[in-house]
Amino acid sequence: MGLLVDGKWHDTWYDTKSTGGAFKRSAAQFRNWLTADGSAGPSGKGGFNAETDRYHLYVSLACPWAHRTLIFRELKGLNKHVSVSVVHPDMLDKGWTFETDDHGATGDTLHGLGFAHQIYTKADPTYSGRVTVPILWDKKQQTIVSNESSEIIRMFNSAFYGITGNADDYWPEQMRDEIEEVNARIYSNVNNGVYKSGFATSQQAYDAAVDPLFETLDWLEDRLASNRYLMGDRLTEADWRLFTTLIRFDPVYHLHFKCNRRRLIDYPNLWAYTRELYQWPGVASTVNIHHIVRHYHYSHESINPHRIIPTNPILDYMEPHGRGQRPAA
Ligand SMILES: N[C@@H](CCC(=O)N[C@@H](CS)C(=O)NCC(=O)O)C(=O)O
Repeated sequence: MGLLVDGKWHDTWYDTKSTGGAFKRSAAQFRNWLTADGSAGPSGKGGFNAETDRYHLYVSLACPWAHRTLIFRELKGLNKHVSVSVVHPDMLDKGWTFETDDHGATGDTLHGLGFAHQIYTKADPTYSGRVTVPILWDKKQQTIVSNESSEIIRMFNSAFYGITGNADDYWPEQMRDEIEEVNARIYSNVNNGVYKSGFATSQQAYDAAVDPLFETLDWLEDRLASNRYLMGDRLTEADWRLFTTLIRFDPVYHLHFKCNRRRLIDYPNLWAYTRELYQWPGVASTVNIHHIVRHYHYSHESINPHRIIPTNPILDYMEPHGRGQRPAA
């Protein structure tokens, strides 16, 4: 694990010394928006209009943030329009690589490069910062459109309507304020909360992460007792953002990130809800438990120095979820 400084790769782990042992995630730097007509989005430059076979997504199947973008690519019928490369699950001293000696790792099918950091320096030879996935690449302008998953899913939600005719809307205008509120709590305490727990290097930082994590899971369990989805009857981006953390919870976060007050399967509503989303058409094909388990345990040497891959809980994601008839999105 490392980062680029002025376009040069440095092999350094997250710095938690300056923050009392707490993990602080840095903000993504490429913030352009792909839009239907190429107009600029809420941030960044314009000129990225929706076109078939123009954009390429670099993902890790292990990564919950990249996983969101893969789900939206499926749900929005973009498989034929946006191509994908999958990195190797082991993220070691050179960061994400395009090695192919693991089932599902495709290599860099677009440029044939060896490392994800080379995609960043191809876009900006003097880039300084972390080299994260997902990366949305523009084949036409030869640059990175965005490396922020929460924004890529909104682009996929709406930009390609003219090409695909897929009008499913996971960010409905009238629900946006409430979605943002729920997203914010889930992001801080659950999506990023598991990382804050797992990457903490002081007891205090760990305690400060793990308590809000389980308080929020309790709150979600209650909410899902009387609501089919987070926003009621309608499935929205808030559900997909939560799902990619929940599906990793028992296989990885519970043990590896010390999120072990309860397991996901101890929450009847959350567990059934996770199974429902897993069983949603197209979604199971985006879940690769092998990459998930392998990546975290093998890559995070400071947490698991002997790189032993633990045996996994046996979970049946296809068990009937019992959460009623599925309404249209
Ligand atoms: N803000 C980013 C975060 C992405 C992210 O942190 N991805 C992780 C993988 S799960 C990564 O690539 N980490 C490498 C690093 O931090 O050096 C997003 O949501 O797109």
